[in-house]
Amino acid sequence: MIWDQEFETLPRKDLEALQTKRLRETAERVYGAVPFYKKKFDEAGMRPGDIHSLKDLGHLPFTTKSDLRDYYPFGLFAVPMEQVVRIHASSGTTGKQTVVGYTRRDINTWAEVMARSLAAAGAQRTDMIHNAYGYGLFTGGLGIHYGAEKMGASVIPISGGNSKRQIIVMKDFGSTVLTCTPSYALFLAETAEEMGVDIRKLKLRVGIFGAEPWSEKMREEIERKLNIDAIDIFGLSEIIGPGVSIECIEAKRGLHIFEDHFIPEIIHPQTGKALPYGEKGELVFTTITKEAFPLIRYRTRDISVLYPEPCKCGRTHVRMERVSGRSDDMLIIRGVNVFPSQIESVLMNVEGVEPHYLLIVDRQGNLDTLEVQVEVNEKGFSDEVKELQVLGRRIEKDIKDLLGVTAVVKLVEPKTLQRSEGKAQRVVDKRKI
Ligand code: DLL
Repeated sequence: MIWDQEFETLPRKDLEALQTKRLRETAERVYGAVPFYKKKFDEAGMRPGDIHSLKDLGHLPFTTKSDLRDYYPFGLFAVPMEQVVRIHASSGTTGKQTVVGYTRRDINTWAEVMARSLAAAGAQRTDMIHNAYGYGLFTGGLGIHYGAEKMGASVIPISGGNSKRQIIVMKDFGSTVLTCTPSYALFLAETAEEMGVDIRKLKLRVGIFGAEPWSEKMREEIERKLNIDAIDIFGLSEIIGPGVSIECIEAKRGLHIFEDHFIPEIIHPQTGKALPYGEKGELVFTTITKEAFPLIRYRTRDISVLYPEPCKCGRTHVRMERVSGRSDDMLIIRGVNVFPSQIESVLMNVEGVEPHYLLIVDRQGNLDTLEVQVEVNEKGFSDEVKELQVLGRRIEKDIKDLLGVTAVVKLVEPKTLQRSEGKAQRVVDKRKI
């Protein structure tokens, strides 16, 4: 179902005119209200009035995560605090938290894009939405929550954790839509199995998973284990939270970006040069309707591709390929760029192992080492030691063939790697310590 028929299917020409108008308005607002942007615009020799078409976006300055840290906590807010009704924050892997604010209208915009997202995933007002994203400073819980209420569905604000209770609630309340990180979905499947509950037979129909990278293979695994459609949702606190983009259930191919609110670009991560549709690079977003915390050309560090081909669902909004990793969680191992998601896709093609893994990067002398700890499943574990060795060598070979990097694979017993209720921690980089 399309939540907002008019805006989600706007002809491209009308959409671009709307984006240009909103971009100019946002530029005017930040130029007048945020000293950081006035300085940046002046340095770039640009005035908001110079914006006549979307092409002018390329002349505007970037905003980076370190700018956000420099102005911590509220220095980039564009409205006085009395207009701010909500604060969220996301913890980075390094340094200070990123703090974001919302006016009442921003909360409404967010609920709107989230209602669109839920509808795109096939949810309806009759659904029972089991929201296991964390509630709190993290945007996942409350973001989904407001969207679900806006839609008129029934939302269960269960948040993350207490997994056994999650299964009982799912069963007793008849949850039909599950929202959580993809890694937690798999953990819930395991928990159900341990409890002797056949999760496949519950009323769950759709899962809306995001907040961390996951692969096509992992989708298949989740769909099989939970007997649901698994949909990828993307977002980041800086831009609004979840609801920046989502796959439609019709195509499950690429995530539609709600372009009447967020203008996407792809740039070369090193040179900053804008890249054409179809080329892989770093995602950059400009918010064009936000009041409290508007951002111009925010560099996300997320790696993706944009493609404009029309979609069978009827939405005209451009699609982004699922995020394959971040330019800053990219590991460089002996000079080879490696994304954890690439290792994941190797593992998912191997029978007998689970999609639970941990990458341990270290240095011996001057040489980087990569250890991949992978859980085998019960069946794999019952095999002879010799067979396990063969399995380990095979994964090492696949990693070498596909990524060109040498890894030592260590198979570990089922359910020994730590599970996460939120974003999974996949990498321990000892080189930095
Ligand atoms: O993770 C918002 C969110 C909540 C999205 C719930 C989806 C569902 P942050 O904590 O600010 O916000 O983290 C944002 O997480 O820049 C990506 O690197 C990563 N990320 C989010 N969604 C996806 C996804 C929320 N579907 C950062 N696939 C982003 C891959 C994702 N990575």
